[in-house]
Amino acid sequence: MKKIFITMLSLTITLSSLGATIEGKVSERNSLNSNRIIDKETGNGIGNAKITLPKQNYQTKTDREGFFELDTSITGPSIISVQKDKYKPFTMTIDEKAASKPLVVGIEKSNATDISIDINMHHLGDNTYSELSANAGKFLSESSGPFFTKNFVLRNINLSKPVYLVIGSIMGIDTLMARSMGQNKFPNSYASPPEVYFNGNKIAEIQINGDGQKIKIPPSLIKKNQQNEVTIKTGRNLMQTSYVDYDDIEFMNLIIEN
Ligand SMILES: [Ca+2]
Repeated sequence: MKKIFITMLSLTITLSSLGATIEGKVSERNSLNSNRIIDKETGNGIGNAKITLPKQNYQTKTDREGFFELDTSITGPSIISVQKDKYKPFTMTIDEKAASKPLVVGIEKSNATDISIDINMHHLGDNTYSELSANAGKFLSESSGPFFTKNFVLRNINLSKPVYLVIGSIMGIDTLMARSMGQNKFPNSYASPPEVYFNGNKIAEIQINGDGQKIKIPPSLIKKNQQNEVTIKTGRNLMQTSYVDYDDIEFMNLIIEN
């Protein structure tokens, strides 16, 4: 297709604490499909980047100039993942509204100290959930149970600098706080928050859905050059007392930043 931009309006939304920006570009004359992956620093298009939407089971690549087509239907919150050599794995949650406009996504070069510990989509819970939940629609995958654990070695970690666990994207959390922010539509039930453990110690509770949530890991818990373990445990419906109803959630993209 022709890539001719006549007059453009652009709007920038800061989406996450990682500072990812989307620019929705709207042509006044033509509605052009100009989804693009760019380098956050230079603004140059990034060719041959892998774009994945796990829920839609959709995968594509950017062309030489970083453009790509999103030839799939987006219903409800959906995670889009971008992978490219030498760049930080990037994920972001979009919905039909965001997908109806061309997306321009800036990704950043990875630092030598970043460690990608998991890039897959994971579903925690028990596969029973309501349409009113913050996932608003079907989850892609079967639940792998109420918790997720990953072991990894932390080499060359500098413990005099802060170490963070970054969760690229997470959705489906039905806490009271998520409800008060309008992330789900339950009139009178809510769940306890998912909990994050590092080497067996609880380091965080995740109250809301969103992208790029950064959790500081206490340096005293980190085992340098040895196996370390991250566990994410989903919450449970606090209004259901006759049986355990785990909160069904999905997350993707775990990175250790130092
Ligand atoms: Ca459930």
